[in-house]
Amino acid sequence: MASNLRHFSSFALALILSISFSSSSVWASQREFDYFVLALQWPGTICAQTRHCCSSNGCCRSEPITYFTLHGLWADYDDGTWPSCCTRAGFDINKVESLMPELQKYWPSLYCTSSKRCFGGKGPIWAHEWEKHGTCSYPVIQDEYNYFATTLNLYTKYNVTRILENAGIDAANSAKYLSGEVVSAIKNEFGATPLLVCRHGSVEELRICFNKDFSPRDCVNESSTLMEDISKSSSSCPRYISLPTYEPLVHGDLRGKLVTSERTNMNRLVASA
Ligand code: U2P
Repeated sequence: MASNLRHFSSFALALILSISFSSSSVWASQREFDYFVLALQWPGTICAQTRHCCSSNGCCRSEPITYFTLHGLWADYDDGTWPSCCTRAGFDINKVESLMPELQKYWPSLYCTSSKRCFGGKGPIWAHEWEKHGTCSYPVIQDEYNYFATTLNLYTKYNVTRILENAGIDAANSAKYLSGEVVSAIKNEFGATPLLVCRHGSVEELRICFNKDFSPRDCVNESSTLMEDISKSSSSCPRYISLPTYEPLVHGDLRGKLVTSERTNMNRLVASA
């Protein structure tokens, strides 16, 4: 009986451990990562969903953002999973004070809700990204300042918005591009295969990947670790995709309301026609 109980409790413990350790979001005993993902977001797709405005949301600026913005620099494993929340080094905004103008311009939150921090509470997107991903970038990246400075450097060095513009792929509501054409434009300039993420046929994210020495490498598809052909690198995207623009809802300004009600009236007119 006692031995059965012992077996049962070891089994239960093993089960609990295997459930929690199979998740990609555990923080204990995480092995060193394999490569970096630089995740960039297309505000045109995300901001088109904005219904409420607040000062911290980049979508609420008076001018629409027409360039890819930063989501994060992620330390990932080759098998498509990733470590997260690797140390207890909490985000300290004072450490990145000198980078604030660039962070605000190129790494804004595109939502009003604040982001989850690793060990409780909420904070700005930078706190989420540093605590969840930056702390797992050791030993390549050793501290918070280095995490943000490195990410901004990579972002500036590989200007994907400019690469696409040079290939004739511009932000526009009606233009459709072959997803393979977008992937090839990046591949030709960057030298490795990116990953596209779409929402309803619009580009939501473009991810480019790096070895630990920051040389470009192919990205690993989240749903498949086999990169057999170029179409796999844009699996959530249909054959034709767009890079839409949006009309901002302006925070603390009636313009947003006007834009929204004008749009609603227009929709009514179109519906009744
Ligand atoms: O794709 C949904 C969310 O999963 C996290 N992610 C995804 C791919 C990857 O290679 N690494 C990774 O971390 C991201 O979580 P976040 O940083 O937003 O919390 C991504 O948004």
